[in-house]
Amino acid sequence: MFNPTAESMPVEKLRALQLERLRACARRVYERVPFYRQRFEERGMTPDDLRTLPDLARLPFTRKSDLRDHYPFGLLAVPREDVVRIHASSGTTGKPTVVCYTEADVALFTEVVARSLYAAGGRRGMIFHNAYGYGLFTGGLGTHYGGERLGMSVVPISGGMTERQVTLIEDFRPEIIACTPSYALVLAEALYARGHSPKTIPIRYAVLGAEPWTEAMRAQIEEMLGCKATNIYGLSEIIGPGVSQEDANEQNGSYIWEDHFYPEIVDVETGEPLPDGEWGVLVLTSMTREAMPLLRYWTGDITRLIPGENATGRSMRRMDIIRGRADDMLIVRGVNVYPTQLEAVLVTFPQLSAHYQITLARAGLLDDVTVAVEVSEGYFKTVGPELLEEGTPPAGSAVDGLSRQVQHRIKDTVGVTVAVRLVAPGRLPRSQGGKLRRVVDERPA
Ligand code: ADP
Ligand code: K
Repeated sequence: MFNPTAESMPVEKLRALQLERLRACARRVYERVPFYRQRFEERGMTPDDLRTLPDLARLPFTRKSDLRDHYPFGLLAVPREDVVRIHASSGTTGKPTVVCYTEADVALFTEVVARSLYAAGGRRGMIFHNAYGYGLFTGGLGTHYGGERLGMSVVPISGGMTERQVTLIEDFRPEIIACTPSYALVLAEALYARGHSPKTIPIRYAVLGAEPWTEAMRAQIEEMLGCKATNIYGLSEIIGPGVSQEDANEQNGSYIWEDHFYPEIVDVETGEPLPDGEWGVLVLTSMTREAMPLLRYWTGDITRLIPGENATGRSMRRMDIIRGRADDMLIVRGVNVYPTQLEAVLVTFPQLSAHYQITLARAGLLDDVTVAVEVSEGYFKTVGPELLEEGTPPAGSAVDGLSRQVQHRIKDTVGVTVAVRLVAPGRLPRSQGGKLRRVVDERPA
């Protein structure tokens, strides 16, 4: 562990610390942020009414729209002059939201990322190829500072310019890399195109996050790069990447650094708190932030807290993978579907690659879902000419047969009927290091 005192603190001590920090945070925002004072007053509450941790659930959620309504600096709990850094979310959904950091916030960000990179396998002296985007996005700078804190040699390559990335991986021989899972696949393909194999690729650890991914995708990345891949999770509103992280020796859920970020799981529909083990929306309170602490921030991310003992001796709880965002959920003929569920089916076909895209269109009153997926290079060699024809493949052809198989397996495992379109390798958009848009919504507004 990077910080064993914190990470393996006895649970009773951790709960006491959380309550103390929660109350202090509530008092700060009550005094300094008019938006929060009003929230307390509307409920007839003061910070003193937070006597136990479950009391927190008496307060309403803070939502992304609250940040937009107070754009850019309306939720600051410190004078604007005390802010040393400003980031903005990548704006996957709508207009970006602004987040601010004091010096202490940057130090906190650095600490939790150092913990995360250590859990991911990073150690002092390793070369760290950091392919998260640098800039307004929190990913690049956040992991950069944490990497330096750990004492690694950080290469701030950022996203994009894949050929150059491959050259630097060949020349610097990094043992650890951070990027989105979709970009890890792009890099793997580019390394293979230069004749590399898992044995010649120096990377031993990949720290992947910023977008949903699955166990099947992990297996594929680990096999291609010959490395251990772990999940890093975070969001700019809370701090950035490093809210939670998996341990490379366990790979079974991401530890939430809950001495700083207090987690709740709530029902998507009712907002009621759910017990550990149940799936719902992750709600986070950034108890120790100075510039812009948020109470009960609705992340929109669907996950669960994993019940039971862990294998690393940490006292903090683990969260499962993000099944999707509450707003990313596809409703196909009444069935709730997350893109990752479709992905999990696609990767069971050796003839297919991991590059896919989902298109939503309106057919009459109903939504039509098409899943386009690139076939593997190997399969393309056998059916190439058929695939290059535009339009529906002829009935009885190999491509038609495979599309039907994929469609049936999706129906059997996910419970929805979607159209499946197989395309040649390289046809679908690639991640440039940032988030990849998996779902294209062509429905009229
Ligand atoms: P946004 O994408 O909302 O503009 P951010 O760049 O801060 O803002 O991204 C945060 C979001 O990215 C999270 O709320 C979550 O949906 C997604 N995300 C981050 N890390 C992961 C991860 N490891 N797995 C799945 N989703 C993730
Ligand atoms: K390797």
